[in-house]
Amino acid sequence: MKLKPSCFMHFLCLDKMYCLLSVRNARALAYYFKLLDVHKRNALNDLQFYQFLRYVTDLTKPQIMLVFDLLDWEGKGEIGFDEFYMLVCIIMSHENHLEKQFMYRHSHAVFELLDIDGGHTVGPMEFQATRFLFNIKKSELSQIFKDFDISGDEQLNYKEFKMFTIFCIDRQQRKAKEKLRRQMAKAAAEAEAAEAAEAEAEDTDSDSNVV
Ligand SMILES: [Ca+2]
Ligand SMILES: [Ca+2]
Repeated sequence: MKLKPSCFMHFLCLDKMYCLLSVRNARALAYYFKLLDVHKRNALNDLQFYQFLRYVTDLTKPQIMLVFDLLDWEGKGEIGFDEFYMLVCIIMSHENHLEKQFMYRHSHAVFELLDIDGGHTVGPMEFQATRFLFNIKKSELSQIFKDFDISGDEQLNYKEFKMFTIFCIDRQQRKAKEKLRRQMAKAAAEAEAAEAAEAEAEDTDSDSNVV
């Protein structure tokens, strides 16, 4: 899932810790939602929703219609601002590579979203159908069930799903720390090399002065 360039959402700023918008940004989004809501119903129907997502993302029609059904869990045939806000935060998290952070911070809402059949568990097919929302790779799916399906029913209940999100955050933090460590080591090596070059240049200068 990718945001198209120059769309309105590029001007919004997502809180990196909680993966939510600031009050000011949320108000701007509410105004944008009002502009889309041409029938003044405080909601978007499937056609308006489809046009919106097609305009701002590269999602396919089946993916957009799936997202509509996931958000419209009451089957009202329309999406209110609360669901719209959640979707925008998911898209923004995806755009900022914070999708795992979003899953962790809002694990219950995400769990309910992914539980397509409402059976209070998320199965491999449900993960497979919705993985584009949170950038879960196809190759990761079987490992997820191997590692986190403690009860062995080939489904993740909420506790198992929560453990999965904690693991994702742990892995992300380990990677970030490793990246920082590499950057610091590189910077230190560069500084050392620059110092050595400077010292060498000074030596050469003093040698030429002696001559
Ligand atoms: Ca389910
Ligand atoms: Ca299980």
